[in-house]
Amino acid sequence: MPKQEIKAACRGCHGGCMFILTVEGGRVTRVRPDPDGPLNKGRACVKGMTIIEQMYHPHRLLHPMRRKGRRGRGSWERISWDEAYNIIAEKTGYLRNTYGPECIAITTGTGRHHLSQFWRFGNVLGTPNAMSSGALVCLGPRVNAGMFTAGVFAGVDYYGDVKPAGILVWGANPAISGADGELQWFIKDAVRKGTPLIVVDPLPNELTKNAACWLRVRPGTDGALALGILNIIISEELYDKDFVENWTVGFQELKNRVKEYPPHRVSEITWVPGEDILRAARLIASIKPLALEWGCAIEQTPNSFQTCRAIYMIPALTGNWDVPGGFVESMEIAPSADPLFDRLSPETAKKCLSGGFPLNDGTASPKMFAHPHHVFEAMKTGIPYKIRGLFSHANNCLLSMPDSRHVYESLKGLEFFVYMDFFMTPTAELADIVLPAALWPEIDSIFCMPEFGDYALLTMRKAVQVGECKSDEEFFMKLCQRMGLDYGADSQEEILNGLLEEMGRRRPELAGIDFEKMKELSYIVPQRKYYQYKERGFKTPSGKFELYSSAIEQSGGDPLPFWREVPESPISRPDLAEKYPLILTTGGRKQEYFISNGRQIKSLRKNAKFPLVSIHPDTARKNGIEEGDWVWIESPRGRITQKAVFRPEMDPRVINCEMGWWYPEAGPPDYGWDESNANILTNGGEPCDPFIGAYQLRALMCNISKNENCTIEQRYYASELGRE
Ligand SMILES: Nc1nc2c(c(=O)[nH]1)N[C@H]1C(S)=C(S)[C@@H](COP(=O)(O)OP(=O)(O)OC[C@H]3O[C@@H](n4cnc5c(=O)[nH]c(N)nc54)[C@H](O)[C@@H]3O)O[C@H]1N2
Ligand SMILES: Nc1nc2c(c(=O)[nH]1)N[C@H]1C(S)=C(S)[C@@H](COP(=O)(O)OP(=O)(O)OC[C@H]3O[C@@H](n4cnc5c(=O)[nH]c(N)nc54)[C@H](O)[C@@H]3O)O[C@H]1N2
Ligand code: SF4
Ligand SMILES: [Mo]
Repeated sequence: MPKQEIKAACRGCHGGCMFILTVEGGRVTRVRPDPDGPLNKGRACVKGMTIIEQMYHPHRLLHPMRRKGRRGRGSWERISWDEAYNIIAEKTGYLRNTYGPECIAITTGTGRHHLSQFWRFGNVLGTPNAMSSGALVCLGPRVNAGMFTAGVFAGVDYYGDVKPAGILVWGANPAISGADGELQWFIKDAVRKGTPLIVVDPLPNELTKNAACWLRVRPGTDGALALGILNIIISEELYDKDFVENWTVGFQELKNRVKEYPPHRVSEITWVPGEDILRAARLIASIKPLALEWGCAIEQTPNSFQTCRAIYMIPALTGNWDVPGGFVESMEIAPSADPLFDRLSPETAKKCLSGGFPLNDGTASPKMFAHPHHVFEAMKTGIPYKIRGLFSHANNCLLSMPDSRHVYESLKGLEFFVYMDFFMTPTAELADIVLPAALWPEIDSIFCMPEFGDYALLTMRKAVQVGECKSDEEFFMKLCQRMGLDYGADSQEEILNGLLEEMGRRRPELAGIDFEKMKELSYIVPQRKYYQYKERGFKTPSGKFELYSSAIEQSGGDPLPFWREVPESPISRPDLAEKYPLILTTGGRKQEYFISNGRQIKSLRKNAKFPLVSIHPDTARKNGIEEGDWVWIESPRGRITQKAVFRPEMDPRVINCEMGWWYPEAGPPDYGWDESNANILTNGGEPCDPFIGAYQLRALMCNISKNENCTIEQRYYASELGRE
């Protein structure tokens, strides 16, 4: 076969960078970023650049496997795909017919190519218990806040002739995370050009260094800060009067609500000095156009949904809504695959283990989401009924879901567990069948980015086949066919062509493009439209931007944004303050890793060897800890160990743990999953966000001490990956 060059979109994170892959003899031999890629313009991160090492890694899963011996003992045998389908179809059919389809849960991770078909799989299978490690704590709250408030999601307009004159960065570090296809390149360009940033973050990072204003907020108090900023903008009449008068409902009600958040009170709650809050609010109101970059940090506490709503209002009220260079409406270029919600009978839908939150139980939206804590509870206790089967696609849930010990105990009780991934993981070790998943250069697909903000449509290309790896989509389709369930399409290409047809109906200038054509084009960037709301109004019940949302009210929620003290803090739980005097937050992304993956890739690991806990030096020394020491971090749920890094710029009362850490080099079946895993410390149970059920991954209480005898460095890293 001659040498070929193929353009393909990377999905090593949520995705969006275009690459040129060189294919020789059925293998990818070289990758380079595409200089014309609309979202990367010739740039790429280490995760994308090391894709060859990932594809041909000696530990990559290359064929299906069946468990031998007791669950979780680490013993496996190779089987064929045909055998795998037979076993899965038979066992799933048995559980479905004997106990009802709701006894089978399905779970997935964040922002993958297969998401919409994952929901379709659940609905065709007939289970209402589909869950995700992200839906309730990542983007779901922001997107839904956007839909209820404006009928549409919005993002930063980095792409037109007019660039943002300032960016409000809230609970996000896009210079690393480049989340949701916004990618890290354009914010870096903006910083380089000296664009002023207003950053709300408890920790210092690449962006706070250059910020015009850094609000060092107490974790979990973002809602109060947002309401405080709105209060200043409204009381000082810094808002866009024309927009408020003609395009909003509920301004007076909001004005009354935010009066409860004067600067001195907000300062007391958030630990941000009152004068900084005033300065930030005035800066936000004076820069035009201003855009908002917001992240998952604001979503991962029980204040999630209404905090998102309050923050979403800031760029709108200050005159930046859908203006060039501002906070612009999604282009809604192409739809996602129809999840076929109508396949779920109303009786089964009612059985969804949603936890009764209006956004997930069918009250406020047709989309049903099972709540991870309730599913794991039902798996363990059989209350209200037993979850017996689980399909897991792109979800190493022992690492990414809250209260990992609870998750572990629950998974151990399953009757049948199917797990699909690129590598063995601690979660995979608890499965019955493990399936090999295709990496991005091995899949045909299309997707719009930024996620829900739609600036470009990009093509993923199957450049090569590696082992017997398959895309999750192909697995869903083939399994349904084997089980005699109508998946609604016979091939991936049929689904993609259906989506492109719909794109042509939405955008007549793009009519007639099918997947064959997309392979040629690689990407499409349609003409952007601004001020879309002026033509067709907002897609809300009132046709306006709903500061006061009657739809939320009708679903049992508060029609106005509010904030309340997080459930675990020195203020709400003074009884715990002596034992757990510090505030813990988790997350903060690493360039090298995407959530829990990548730890076995040498070129990635060599620059990020161990999990780091960020501590103020005074706090560390008070606890006998020096920089580089291994530290015990303990919360009411358990304790883990990470290595200390000193951050003198942070508040001495706060610490931050990295998430997603396990040690592939430690070997099966445990891979050291419970040694440094931040989710041993977190809480998935009540109280959750009252509207969307978001749980407590951040803003928790903890203590720290020196881990005198930690042998992780000797036991693990040194043993297999070797010292570089
Ligand atoms: N390289 C890489 N990229 C990624 C990922 C990855 O794992 N690796 N993960 C992807 C995913 S799933 C997501 S959701 C995004 C996440 O990316 P972001 O949304 O940017 O989230 P994080 O980087 O986890 O955290 C952002 C910031 O929140 C701060 N923070 C912590 N607690 C609080 C708080 O209570 N309030 C405020 N205001 N800030 C707080 C942290 O200090 C951190 O700087 O990134 C995506 N991109
Ligand atoms: N404490 C704490 N917990 C958190 C967060 C936090 O900040 N702090 N962040 C939360 C957020 S924002 C999110 S979105 C979730 C993310 O959580 P998840 O997305 O569930 O992340 P992982 O658990 O790492 O699972 C991803 C697994 O899927 C595999 N994988 C990747 N792509 C594919 C694919 O296409 N197919 C298949 N079959 N497998 C694939 C990877 O190799 C990896 O093993 O974690 C959440 N958990
Ligand atoms: S930023 Fe994301 S899309 Fe771009 S190269 Fe890295 S992993 Fe791939
Ligand atoms: Mo996420």
